[in-house]
Amino acid sequence: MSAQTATVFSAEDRIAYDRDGFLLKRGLLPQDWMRAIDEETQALHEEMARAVPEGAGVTWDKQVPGRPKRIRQLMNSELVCPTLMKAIHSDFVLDVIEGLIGPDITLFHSKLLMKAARDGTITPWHQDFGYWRHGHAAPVQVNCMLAIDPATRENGCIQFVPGSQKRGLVEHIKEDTGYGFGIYLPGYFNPRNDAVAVEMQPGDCVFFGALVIHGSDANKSDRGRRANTMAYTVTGDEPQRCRGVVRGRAL
Ligand SMILES: O=C(O)CCC(=O)C(=O)O
Repeated sequence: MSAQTATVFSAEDRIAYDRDGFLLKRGLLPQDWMRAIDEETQALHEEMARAVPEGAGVTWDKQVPGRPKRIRQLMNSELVCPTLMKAIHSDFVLDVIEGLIGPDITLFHSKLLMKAARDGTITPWHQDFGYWRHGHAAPVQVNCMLAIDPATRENGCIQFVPGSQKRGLVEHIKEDTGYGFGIYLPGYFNPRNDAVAVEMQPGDCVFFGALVIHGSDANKSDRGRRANTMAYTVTGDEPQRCRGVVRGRAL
């Protein structure tokens, strides 16, 4: 582990992650990077409506009559946003990932998650391994959500059920919702009093494991909520579905 890893990722961080299944690191990315990401993702709804670049994939949100078409998920977002590409490969993020899964790290995917003001939809309760278990032998992956806009309860910040990862994989329902997120827990997004909302500022990152139960509410505010998830795994875990080694040994 590098000296920088020791300062960014502490023994207390490890304890918190193992206890809760997630770890919030505030102000992890520099503000000038966040301004660049903000600019590079401002016009994506309109740009993607014209043409989606090769290699990227867009899932549109449920369209509200009379309102513009809005992106809900943009897969392989590093292809449309150079500063996200820089963030994915940065020591800021990778030093924490190394602390969590070790030195040999592969990018599984990077996904932009938009929740348009007033119209952005719910992410039902799920465990990421509910999606990823096909093809991945073990739930070793770690997801990192980077806040691009301030994320609050009102605009649909992420929520976690702390400690739920310890109960293992739960049976998921598979159903087409029309906007992605078609694998979820029974009850969809029923209120849970064991969940905690993680409000975030631009540049904050929350790291979470593949088994922790999470979801997020609809955007009921007049402010959009953009976030990006960068999911990493241990090199050698299902290489054909991954997007390249980002640290450590080559395949
Ligand atoms: O957009 C959100 O708030 C949640 C995203 C999420 O749960 C996921 O990508 O696994």
